[in-house]
Amino acid sequence: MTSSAPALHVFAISHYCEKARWALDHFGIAYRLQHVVPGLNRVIAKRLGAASGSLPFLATPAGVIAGSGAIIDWGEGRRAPGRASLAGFDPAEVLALEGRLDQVAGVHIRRYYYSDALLSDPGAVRPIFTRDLALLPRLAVTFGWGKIVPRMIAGMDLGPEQGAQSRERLLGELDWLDGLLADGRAYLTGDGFTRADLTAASLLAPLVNPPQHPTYAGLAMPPALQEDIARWRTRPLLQWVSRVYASNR
Ligand SMILES: N[C@@H](CCC(=O)N[C@@H](CS)C(=O)NCC(=O)O)C(=O)O
Repeated sequence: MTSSAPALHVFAISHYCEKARWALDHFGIAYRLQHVVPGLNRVIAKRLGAASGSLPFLATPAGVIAGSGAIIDWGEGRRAPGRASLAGFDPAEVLALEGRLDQVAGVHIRRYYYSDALLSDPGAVRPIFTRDLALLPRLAVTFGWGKIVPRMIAGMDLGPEQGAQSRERLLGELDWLDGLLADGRAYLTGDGFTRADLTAASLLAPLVNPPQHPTYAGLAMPPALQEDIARWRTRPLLQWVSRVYASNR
């Protein structure tokens, strides 16, 4: 990695950031990781001229690439020699799957998790937001956590009812994905590993916590979610997520 390598701005907890990071690793593209203080992502994005303030975004010498899907598009054309494409045999089908995963499973797994974690025990969420920061930003997040949490609650529309709704939406998507895998295919669209598989595995990784995941070691799950996860562990989909991490991450 060189100092001119693009900087991937992330939250360690973010499954969309893991998606972008995994794609860059898969493509063999060097990058620097830049962990961001929650809230400052929007300030940095504006300063860099990013199209969106949400993480991840990738600051390159030629401009900012915002969003996990755009980062995959960017990386696809810059693959290191010998690194496989993630486009798949039917790119339109793959992109449609990725879009649904981003918009439904990704959003609702996050609201399901935070609706419990940030309301019942917000202090347990803080370490994953602070541990990769330099001293001053770490202190700022530690002492500002009481102000950050209500903003996250409002920004993601969290609450007990919202958490229950998101759990139902998530279960519907788990059923749908279990159905796709029911014929024994290796990946969601057939034999080849695509960006849809990488998206499904990274966005559902909080339910599996695979050992290959770069940031989830020690991630604390609230007790009710631990019970759900124990109940869902035998689902073909979640076993597939474990296998995909073991073989592709
Ligand atoms: N569809 C976007 C979703 C990005 C997203 O929702 N990022 C969240 C972290 S999981 C975020 O940065 N939230 C804080 C904010 O938007 O200010 C992507 O795939 O990149």
